[in-house]
Amino acid sequence: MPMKKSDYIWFNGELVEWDKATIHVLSHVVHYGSSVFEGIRCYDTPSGPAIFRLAAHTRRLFDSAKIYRMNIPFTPAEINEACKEVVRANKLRSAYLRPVVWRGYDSLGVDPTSCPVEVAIAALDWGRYLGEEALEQGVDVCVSSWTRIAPNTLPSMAKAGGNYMNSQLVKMEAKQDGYTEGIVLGSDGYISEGSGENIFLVRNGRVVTPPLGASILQGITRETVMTLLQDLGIEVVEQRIPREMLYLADEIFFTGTAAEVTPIRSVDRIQIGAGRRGPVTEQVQKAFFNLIGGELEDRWGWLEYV
Ligand code: PPE
Repeated sequence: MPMKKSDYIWFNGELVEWDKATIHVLSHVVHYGSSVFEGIRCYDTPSGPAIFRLAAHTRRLFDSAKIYRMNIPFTPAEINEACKEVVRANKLRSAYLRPVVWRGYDSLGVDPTSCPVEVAIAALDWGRYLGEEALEQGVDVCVSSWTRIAPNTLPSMAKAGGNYMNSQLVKMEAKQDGYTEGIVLGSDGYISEGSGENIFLVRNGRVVTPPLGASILQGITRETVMTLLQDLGIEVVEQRIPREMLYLADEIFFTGTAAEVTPIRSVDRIQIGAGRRGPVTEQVQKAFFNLIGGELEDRWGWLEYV
C-alpha cells in the first residue's frame, strides 16, 4: 500500500512540508537501527477527531527511549500537543500518527552518545492493516519459522526500530508462503505475538493471552481489549500458551493500533473454530468500534480530542 502523503510533518519542533522532512544518510539510525517509535490512531468521532490513548502511547515512547538511554529533547506534554497539532495542521478527521525518535548525524560507530536525539511525528491516512475484509472474514496466518527476540537480546518492552528486523522476517516469510501474517513463538517455544500485533485465544468462553514475559510488546490495544472484555464479564487470563493451543481454540484474534481487532480464521491451514469471526471476537470488536466511534461512553478518558 503506497503512503498517502499529508501536507506537514512535525520535525524537531516545527511543521515542515512532507517532502522536506529528511535526514542525512550517515545518521546513526540508518546504520544501527537506533530508533524508537509509536503508532497511534486518531478517530473521527461525532465530537470531532480524537486521538486514542495518546497519553499511554506517549508514555510508552518515553519508556522505549529510556531503555535505550535516549533523552528526548521534548517533554511528554510537548509531544502530546505536537500529535494534536499535526492532525490539525493537516486538516485530518482520522489519521495514523507515527511519532519516531532517532539517533541522528554526528559520528560513525556503534557508540551513539554524541549523536543528537531527534523527533518527528507524521500523520497519515492508513487503511486496513491486514486487508479490507480482514475485520469481518478473519485472516489466514502461520506459525513462523523465526523465533521472537529473546528477552536478554532486544528488550521487547521497547518499541524500537531494530525489533522490527525480526518482525520483517516473520512478515515476509508469511506473505511469501501465502499467509496474511505470522505468529512468532518465543525463545522458550511458547506463543509470543504477531509481527505487529498481540494475540488472544478463546476457548470455552475463556480468553487467554501471553504475558509480558513472553517477549511481547505491551500493546495498548491489548490492554484496551482486556479492559473491554472484563467490562463484558468475560474472563481474561495472561498465561503461557503452547503452539498447539492455537489449533484447538474456538476463536483467535489479533489486536494492535494498526490491526485494531482482527479475527484469525486459520493457522497453518488448520481451521479455527467455525472458520470465521467468533461470538466473543465479535462482541469485543463491537465494543472497541463503538468506543472509538464515540457511541460507547468513554468512561476511561481514552479519547483525546484534538
Ligand atoms: N506487537 C507488535 C510487535 C507491534 O508492532 C504492535 C503494534 C503491537 C504488538 C500492538 O501494540 P499496540 O498498537 O500498542 O496495541 N504495531 C504497530 C506498528 C505496525 C507497523 O507495521 O508499523 C501498530 O499497530 O501501529
